[in-house]
Amino acid sequence: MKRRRFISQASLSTLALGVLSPKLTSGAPMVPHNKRTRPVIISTWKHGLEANAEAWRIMEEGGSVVDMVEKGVKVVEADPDNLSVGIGGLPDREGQVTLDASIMGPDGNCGSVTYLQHIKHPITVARAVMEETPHVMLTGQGALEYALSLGMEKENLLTPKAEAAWKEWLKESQYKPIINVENHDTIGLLAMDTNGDIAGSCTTSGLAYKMNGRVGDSPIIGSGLYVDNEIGGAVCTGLGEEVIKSVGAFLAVELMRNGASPEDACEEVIKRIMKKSPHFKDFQVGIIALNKAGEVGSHAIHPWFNYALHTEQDNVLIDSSSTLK
Ligand code: SD4
Repeated sequence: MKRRRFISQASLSTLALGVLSPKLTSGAPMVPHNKRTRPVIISTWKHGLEANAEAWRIMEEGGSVVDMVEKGVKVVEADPDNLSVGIGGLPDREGQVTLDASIMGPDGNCGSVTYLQHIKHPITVARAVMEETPHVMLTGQGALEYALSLGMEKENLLTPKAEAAWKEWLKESQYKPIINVENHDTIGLLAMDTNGDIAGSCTTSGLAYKMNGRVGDSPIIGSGLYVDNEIGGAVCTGLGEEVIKSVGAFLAVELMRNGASPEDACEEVIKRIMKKSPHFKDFQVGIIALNKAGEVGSHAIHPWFNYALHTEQDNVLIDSSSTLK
């Protein structure tokens, strides 16, 4: 009951956004979505600005498009103040930080890790799964052991800030499954290099205070992330359970294959998700997409979703369109 009260007392906007603190919005002018541009990098939320800047730098240094998408999001994974990705991510209800990540390259190869503990850079492990193993997904202890075998350091990912937030949550929480609406701020990034090749990455600590063992959409190829180098790519953020039910990222790419613009594809994915879930007012899903022509688009259920767009011109934060206003 207490927990329910906590949720109902929160403002709708906070629930819709899925965060504890208010989001900054850019106020930046809308960039025409149909502007064709190459190279181009697009990524979710405000932290996408830093990720884009790093990915661009990697490109200028001669890195591949897979280097761009891996190294870009690593900046966010390494930020201890970011409560939803990598070190500093909010834990599950047992107080354990468990990370999910995925990566997909222009050759159609992909890799992911789920329920990875103690490793700050799950995206690098996902990339190694893609490039160095015969598999696509590694999970839990096996993923951790693989990361250690790569020479990665075992760290305590629960920062004092995240631990304090978790302890605060424990005071009001009930230990039972309930839709978590607190903190959704996955970083998903899509890049197209000067050759027109596309790759994507996605990394998250998942929903704050999730049940132990819960895995979201972000490491599931086709749900949180999908890239088809002939068509484009898409990345989702928000309530992963709902994204998985509609296989969001793959659906967006298939809609683009059938002629939809990235913006229209994203809008259709959101509409499908809303149709399947009558309680769509209580959760947020946002999606970004990029097509082979270098056009980008996005859509969300609720307002306040934003994404960072880096072109030759600039690196700007853009407010997404949304179905609910
Ligand atoms: C998840 N989709 O684990 C992720 C959370 C998220 O922005 O996107 N947060 O469900």
